[in-house]
Amino acid sequence: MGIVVPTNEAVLSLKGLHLYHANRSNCAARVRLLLEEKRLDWTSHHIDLGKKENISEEYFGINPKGLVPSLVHDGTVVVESNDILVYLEEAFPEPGFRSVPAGQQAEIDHWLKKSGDMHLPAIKTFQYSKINSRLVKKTEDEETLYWKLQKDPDLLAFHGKHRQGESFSEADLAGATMLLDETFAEMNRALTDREWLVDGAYTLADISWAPTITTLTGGGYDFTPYPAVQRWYSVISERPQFEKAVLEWRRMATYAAGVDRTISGTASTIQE
Ligand SMILES: N[C@@H](CCC(=O)N[C@@H](CS)C(=O)NCC(=O)O)C(=O)O
Repeated sequence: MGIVVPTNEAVLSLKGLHLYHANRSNCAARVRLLLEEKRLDWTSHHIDLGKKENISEEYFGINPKGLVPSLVHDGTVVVESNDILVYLEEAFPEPGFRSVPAGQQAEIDHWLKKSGDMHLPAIKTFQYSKINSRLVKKTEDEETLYWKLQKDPDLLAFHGKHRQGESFSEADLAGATMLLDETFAEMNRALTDREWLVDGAYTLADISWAPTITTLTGGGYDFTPYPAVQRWYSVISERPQFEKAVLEWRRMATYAAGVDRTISGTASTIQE
């Protein structure tokens, strides 16, 4: 989607970088990670997905699908997390995270596309099957407002599956797990004899995918069959930028103050 024209005109006058994001959203975390890697100053607009703060006319006027993250840069609105990464890379080229030879640029694009394509059918379906659908039951008023505001057929179908506290089926979970298994098998092969997803440099590909490993681990996805992915992730998760952009936000006080309950050893706050 990239740049969109907001119907919420209040954001047109915002100066600098403003990020609408959620602390445990992997899509938001990849954008925070790039902002941190580029040492950019930004203003936080935290959207609590557990409280359905994204379901409002005001927020749908910024992001037409009511999703986080959304970036506003001097009044320009950019949505879709991987498009935001590319936008930031072009707007603030130094330090650069596409620093590979021309022939390898397509590999970065491959991993960014895969990250976008996998989100709804694999990552989000896995997380909702395992954790989220239990936690995000909408009230009747929230349901009514959501079905009024949301126009995207895929999201209507997705959120229709956990209406009234219902959950995803075993077949949904199996399908999502199969897609994840295929993806991480490919990623494990790519990382077996090299440090980064695209040979020679830490790029947008790594920045896009690493926070997703954190999220899926929280949902109970088993990474033990993918040792090269585990090794790569442990290197990235040691970066101070990752600590600040991903892990610190996941430990936010609102959750630490009692909401971060544990079900079978798994954090039970909403995690996408
Ligand atoms: N393709 C979108 C996906 C964004 C997305 O699904 N965000 C989740 C959090 S990771 C969200 O806003 N969920 C709330 C909802 O589905 O209503 C992107 O990459 O920005």
